[in-house]
Amino acid sequence: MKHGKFITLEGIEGAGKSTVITTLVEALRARGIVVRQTREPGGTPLAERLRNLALERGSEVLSAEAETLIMFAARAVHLDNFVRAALAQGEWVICDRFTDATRAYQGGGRGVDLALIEQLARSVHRGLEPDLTLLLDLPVSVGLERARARRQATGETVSDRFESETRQFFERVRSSYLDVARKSPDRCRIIDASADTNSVSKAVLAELQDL
Ligand code: Z5A
Repeated sequence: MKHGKFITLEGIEGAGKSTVITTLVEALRARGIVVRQTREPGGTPLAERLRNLALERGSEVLSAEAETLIMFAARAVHLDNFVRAALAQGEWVICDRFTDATRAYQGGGRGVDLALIEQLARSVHRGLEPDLTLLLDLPVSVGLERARARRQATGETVSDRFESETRQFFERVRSSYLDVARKSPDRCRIIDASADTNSVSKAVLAELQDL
């Protein structure tokens, strides 16, 4: 059924996903490929509403399991109402985060049962897996500093439920991401995201050659 390619970008906060996605999209369009850029949680109006529920810091407690279910509800909507149709038309989909983020943030970061995450992934993906996942890896201190500097530059004062997490939380997330990538070497490529923007872009474009 699937004809286009499905590429996902992963990494801790401040890894540089947004920056890399711009490079990727430009390079693919220059080759005449129709590219759709999207993100998770989100990517459709309904999934963006679910994103707000997952990210906003409300007064009511949101358990790690409830957070996981919201991520997969948003993913189901996104796949059903956007991603599958685009791929079926031969378009390439570049997605900022996908299920590896649930494995890393909810599984590694929050301690949610990995078996539950894999069971939900099977139901929601229905056989669809990324053709390529680029994990932008860098030390947590570097990522958090970049994110802090960006917030300062844009005057952003309110942090979401993830931005306010501890450094230890992001260390667990990073190490889970690396575990996932090492267990799926055919799908995942680890990119050194601590390098300068040009070097990261070059490394990312080199990984595209195989596709
Ligand atoms: N989440 C989850 O828990 N479970 C799930 O299943 C899913 C998501 C799907 C929202 O994600 C949150 O949802 C996320 C995990 C959770 N929270 N966290 N953390 P998001 O992707 O929307 O938010 P984000 O990860 O916080 O995005 P970000 O901080 O914008 O990261 P980024 O896109 O990777 O970074 P960037 O904007 O490209 O770069 C950050 C800054 O660094 C910026 O000023 C750049 O100019 C600079 N930069 C970028 N590259 C470089 C290099 N190479 N050198 C120097 N400076 C650089």
